[in-house]
Amino acid sequence: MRSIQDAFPLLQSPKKIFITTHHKPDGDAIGSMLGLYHYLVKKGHQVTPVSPGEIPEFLEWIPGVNMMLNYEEQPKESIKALKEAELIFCLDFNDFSRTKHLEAALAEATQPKILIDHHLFPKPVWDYGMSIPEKSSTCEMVYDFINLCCDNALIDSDIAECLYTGVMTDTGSFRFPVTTASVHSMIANLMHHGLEHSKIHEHIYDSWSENRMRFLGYVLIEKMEVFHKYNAALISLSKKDMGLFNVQSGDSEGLVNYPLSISGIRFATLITERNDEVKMSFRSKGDFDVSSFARQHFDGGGHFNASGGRTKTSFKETIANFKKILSDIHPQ
Ligand SMILES: [Mn+2]
Repeated sequence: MRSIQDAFPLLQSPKKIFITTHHKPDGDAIGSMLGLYHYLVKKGHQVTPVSPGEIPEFLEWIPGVNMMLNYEEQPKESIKALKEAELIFCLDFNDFSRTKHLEAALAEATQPKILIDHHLFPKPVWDYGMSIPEKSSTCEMVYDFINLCCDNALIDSDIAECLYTGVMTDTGSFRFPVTTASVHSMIANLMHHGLEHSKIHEHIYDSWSENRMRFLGYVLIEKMEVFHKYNAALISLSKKDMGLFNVQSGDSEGLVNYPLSISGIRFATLITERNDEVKMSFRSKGDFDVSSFARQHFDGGGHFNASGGRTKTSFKETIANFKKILSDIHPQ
């Protein structure tokens, strides 16, 4: 993969540009995609942002969300945009398979592909890009990209709100160790460009439905197992659980983080039963590497302290297998 600066000549004249991100997009995925969208439009490009699937309700307010296509609802328009594009940006994922439905179309596309991402071990399928696992978020990297293009002055409140959303959500509201001095400098700069940060906290954290709050209560009482001798905890949610309290897509977002607030717990896992697979999320504090853990045992990967995986075995078998691995590796 060549450096992203090598792609700058391609952006000198107006281009048709396709941007996408990972399936089940989170705040960083949508924030980076739409932050980059607003910037590229300001530069005179014709840009189509495409989410591989539905976006969670807590992001429905984000500037530019109505310009975005959802592949699951608009597959024809999405593929048309991809075919007509002269350039493809891929944000916040490291392997085409993370886009699920778009995997084949992206693999076949012959246009130059540009990656901006902070996950470990990107596949060697991009022509240009930035892959920096030490970065807090892809949104921080989009900010760096705008600065590399010497366009800091173009940042407006729309771009600022999008980028802030991803940095805030990927850093656990600026508390994870990836929150460097550069992250704080970036936020200060966004505030000089019109960011009203408390509005975004309200949109994301204080916009729960009553059902979602009650679902959280149920999960913590009924569905969380704590293994103090392994400094670990597990939340497992069956399809039946996901049907309770009228839970919406996105309502299980962030559940995996709760056990880490228990004193001594340094490794938390969420196992969710889906229609076609069992999905796993891992979070850790300190030096337990959940990216390797996910790669070794559950066909996954991600970041050192936050990763995901999946299995094709049944929900019950996955839980049993997870517990066996936990007792074998005995994390401290
Ligand atoms: Mn991210």
